[in-house]
Amino acid sequence: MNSSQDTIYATPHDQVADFAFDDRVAGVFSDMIKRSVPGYGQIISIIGDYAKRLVTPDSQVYDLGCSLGAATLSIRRHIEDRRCTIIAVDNSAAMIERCRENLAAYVSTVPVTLTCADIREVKIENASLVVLNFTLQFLPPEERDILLRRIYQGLNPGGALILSEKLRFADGTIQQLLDAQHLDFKRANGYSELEISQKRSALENVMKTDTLEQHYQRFARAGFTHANVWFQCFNFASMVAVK
Ligand code: GEK
Repeated sequence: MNSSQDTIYATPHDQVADFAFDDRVAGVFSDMIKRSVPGYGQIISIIGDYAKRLVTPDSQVYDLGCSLGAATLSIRRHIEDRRCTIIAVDNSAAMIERCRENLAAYVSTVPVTLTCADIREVKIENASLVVLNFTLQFLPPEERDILLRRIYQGLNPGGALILSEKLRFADGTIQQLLDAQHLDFKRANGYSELEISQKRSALENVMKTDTLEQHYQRFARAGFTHANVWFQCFNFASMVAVK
């Protein structure tokens, strides 16, 4: 996926506005997420492997908060034989526009319904796989339970939710250590101290992270009896929950 280099926070902003998935962000998103989220490429690739294992014939797959379609593309490559539809949803028109171009760049027989909508409004049914790859953290915390319950209800038995999130830790020492490791990861990927601190301010009001314990409790409240982390690097993790 082609993308320009992310320099959005490279120069001082008079006032750092709340982060938004606008046209500017969409244009550099691929570069931004790879340089900011440790393990992102691996998670995307392994989501395809999960799809191969879990997606059942004639069912639906949901990529909620699909951005530029990285997870959808990874899934699509693995389910050519299943007569499935992928429903990819994002409420950023700029993301959807670019996602459409990315999907069109590859040949596939798997239909993708690309929808510009709020994931809280999307009907989930006959699902064998639902992916929330770093999206739930952008919903108001009090609305996360409702979405997870709806996902659980829309999944077929044996179906799974893959949930990737930035984590928060109740233990202050661990929080500090893993946060420091993450900042080093960003520095090693060429982000300056100014970029790191301005991005952090921009995200402060829009991204509220949960602890692993909160995620496990939410899975249980939604009805999932099987859930575990399958990937973690510093304060970023991906979990799988099976119905
Ligand atoms: C990937 N999954 O590359 N409804 C719909 N979309 C939303 C909502 C909402 N309520 N809130 C946020 N989004 C992708 C990466 S990025 C993660 C996901 C990140 C969308 C938002 O527009 C953005 O495209 C995406 O969720 C989050 O695998 O930027 O850290």
